[in-house]
Amino acid sequence: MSDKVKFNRRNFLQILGAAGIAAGSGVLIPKETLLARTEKDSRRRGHQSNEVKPGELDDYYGFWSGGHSGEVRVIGVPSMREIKRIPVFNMDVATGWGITNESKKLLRGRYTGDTHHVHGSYKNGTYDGRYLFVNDKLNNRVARIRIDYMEVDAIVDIPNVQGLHGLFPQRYPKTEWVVANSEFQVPVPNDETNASAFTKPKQYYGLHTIIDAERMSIVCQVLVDENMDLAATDYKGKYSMTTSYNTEKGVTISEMLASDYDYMLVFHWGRIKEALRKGNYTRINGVKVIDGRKGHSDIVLRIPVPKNPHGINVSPDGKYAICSGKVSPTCTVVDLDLIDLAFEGKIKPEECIVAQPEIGLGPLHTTFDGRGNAYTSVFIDSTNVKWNIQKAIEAEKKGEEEKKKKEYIIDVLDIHYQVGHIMASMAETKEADGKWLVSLNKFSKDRFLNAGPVKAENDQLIDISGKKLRLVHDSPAYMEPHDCIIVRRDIVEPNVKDRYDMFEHPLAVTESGVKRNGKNVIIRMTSNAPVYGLQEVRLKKGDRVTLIVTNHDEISDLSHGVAISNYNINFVIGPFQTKSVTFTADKVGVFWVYCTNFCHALHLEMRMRLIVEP
Ligand code: K7E
Ligand code: CUA
Ligand code: CA
Repeated sequence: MSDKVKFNRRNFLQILGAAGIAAGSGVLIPKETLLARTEKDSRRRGHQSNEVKPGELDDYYGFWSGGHSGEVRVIGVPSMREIKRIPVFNMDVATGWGITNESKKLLRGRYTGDTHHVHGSYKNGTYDGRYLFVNDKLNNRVARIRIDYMEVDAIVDIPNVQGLHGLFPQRYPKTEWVVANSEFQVPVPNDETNASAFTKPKQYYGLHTIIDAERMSIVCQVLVDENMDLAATDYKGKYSMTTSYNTEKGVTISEMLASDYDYMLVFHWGRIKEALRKGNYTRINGVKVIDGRKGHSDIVLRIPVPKNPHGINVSPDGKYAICSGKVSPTCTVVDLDLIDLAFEGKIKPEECIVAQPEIGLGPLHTTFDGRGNAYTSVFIDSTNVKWNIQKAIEAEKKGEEEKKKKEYIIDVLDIHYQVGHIMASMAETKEADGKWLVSLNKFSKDRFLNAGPVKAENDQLIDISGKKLRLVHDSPAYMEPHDCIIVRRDIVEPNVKDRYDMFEHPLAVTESGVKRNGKNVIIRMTSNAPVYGLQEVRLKKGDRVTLIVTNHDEISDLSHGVAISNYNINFVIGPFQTKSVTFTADKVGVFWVYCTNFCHALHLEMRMRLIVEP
């Protein structure tokens, strides 16, 4: 049974009823007709369709993080079809990422990562379609993906931190900075010069790192006592924000849960710039570190929020930051227009809080529809909760009695099961359009064919165009995405290229040939379906070989593989792309170099001999 029929049970019954007469007279109604009618029916009732017919394209590009797979995935929304995997911190044989010299230079020997938060570059509060940024919580790096090639072009190491988690780009006027948080507090510096701090958790710190988005270098780090979990920026280019769940500086779970309150931290960018100008920083491992600890500077504002908050998200109108409670069943709504007053000491930090609606057990993340409603993922309850921000603020003003009525809650949808992040279409921009919502559920249990004890995640697609949330599709995801963004197609598509700019690569090969300099051999080779530019290359055992290959096929989608038998070398080059690999010819014999990517009727004949003589 298709999803559409399944989730429109009312429609289905209506159709069955209508079909009853026909069925009684012995006429079978084909399933297709039923589906078409369901479809028409749902449209008549004002539902948008999530069907993307063969040959049709999705309305949105979804960019998913891949968690411990270390990658980023491109998923079409609303079809939920996986279109591409972009290797980031992981080795990937399908492209040769981690195998070619170009990618090795970026990865520098570390072939695993843990990607959580992928976000696009911005201009005036919406995506500009140029870059994606993604964190590596494992090895503490930030990678940039250029959207035209959907490929990583820069990776920056973040020193002095561990558990690099929340990441968010500047939204206004454009992305010049990207901020990234350290979730784990550590001694700073964390090396032999500071060994006396190793056993003294009170001397562990968190750092809010600011990265130059164009140069992919570190601008500075702000040192705080707290840990920092998720990150957000405002829509005015004035602040970045984070949640902290370990203000206790605990090193055990019970210590981290000791206090009833933790913080939302706000970083004042104007004051950070001033500190940099005045030289109010120290250098630690080559990075400018500004002291943002309580009592040491006025750069950081600390707003108390209930026990161990998790997500922080800013509403598309730029007015509110919403911290999702995790251990507390509430969301905390902070009015961003009051932040300046709090920084100036005219009001107390807690006076920036304008509502604290009760949402459910285990609120983790919040997203928006651009119509004043928030949608919060609730982990323990396994729900997506739609609530109205203004109604929550009004109820707060009116007092406890009014709050108890919970009239701000508009709808509660059961999901399957245990949701982490939640994201609506364009929700992290001022152009939030309130059409689709994805619930990234950590458990799928009974929702798919049982493929063993370790199961897929379940990314559920939900129609939020109406008043009620309507579940329309279950989509298994290879573990484990954490977060995603859903970007309108017209923002991305015009920037995506069909072929590489050949001479962007300084080693692009225009003519095939072999050059020897003692033991160093450079093989330059073109590839043109179905032949390589060379038929045979002779090497001596122990030669240090660099193979550079350029794909000269300009036809869209025509990629070649380059694999060397028994040499563990395997990569793919797209139209007009150049890649290189360096290896030692340590095995003697005849080795076929062959194309691994089906490119031509004579693809199997596309090979050449490496003869390694003793
Ligand atoms: Cu909630 Cu890393 Cu954004 Cu996982 S984080 S869910
Ligand atoms: Cu070239 Cu297959
Ligand atoms: Ca805590």
